Amino acid sequence: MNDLFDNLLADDGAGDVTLGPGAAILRGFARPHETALVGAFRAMIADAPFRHLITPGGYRMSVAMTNCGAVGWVSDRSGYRYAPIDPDSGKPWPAMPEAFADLAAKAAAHTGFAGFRPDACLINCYEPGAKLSLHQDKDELDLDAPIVSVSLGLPAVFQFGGMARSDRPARHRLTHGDVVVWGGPSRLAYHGVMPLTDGEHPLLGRQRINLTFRKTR
Ligand code: MD3
Ligand code: FE
Repeated sequence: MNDLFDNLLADDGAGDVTLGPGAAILRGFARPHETALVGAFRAMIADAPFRHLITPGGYRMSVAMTNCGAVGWVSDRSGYRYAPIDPDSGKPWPAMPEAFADLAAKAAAHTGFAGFRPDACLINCYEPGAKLSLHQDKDELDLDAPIVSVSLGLPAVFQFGGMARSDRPARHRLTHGDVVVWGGPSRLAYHGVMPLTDGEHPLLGRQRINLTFRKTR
């Protein structure tokens, strides 16, 4: 019966949306900062370009990734981990731009997490067709800290499930400037991103960029 509604979104894209205790979509929260964010992003990826990581199972991820901050998330045939050195450059990851860290702290405080100081920012780049399968983020040592995500560029449909992979996920459209804070019990919820629909964004072209701020240690 619910199959009839599979393509419907769980919200209409206006106003803040509460997803659960400690978890909310802040519609357009990053919009006033878009120029500073995109400028800092462009400078940062010049030092640590996007790359397609290989999963421990040997698959090339369709999403391209890079990082800034004290540590960055990496994956290869030997597993996943947070590492202080970019394996491609052999150098530390670029420092986290002030504009990034400030916005993440403001969004976390707005949702009830005062004093959020992320040490890692994982940056995902989706081109048309790229997707992220349902997964949990549990490689971080401090699971009491939230994850803050900032969406830029083309819109995507985000899947927000439960504590079991088999729980049917709700779907939410995330557009340019949306910020999501995931704390409390939602921190360990399964989530993913549907294949990106092609389009052209005025600032970022044919891509979606997602910044996720994490406290890993
Ligand atoms: C819910 N990124 O990088 S951001 C990821 O849009 C990731 O690129 C997606 O999932 C993206 O790991 C989703 C939203 C997000 C991030 C972390 C979460 C949602 C989350 C952790 C727990 C629950
Ligand atoms: Fe995730």
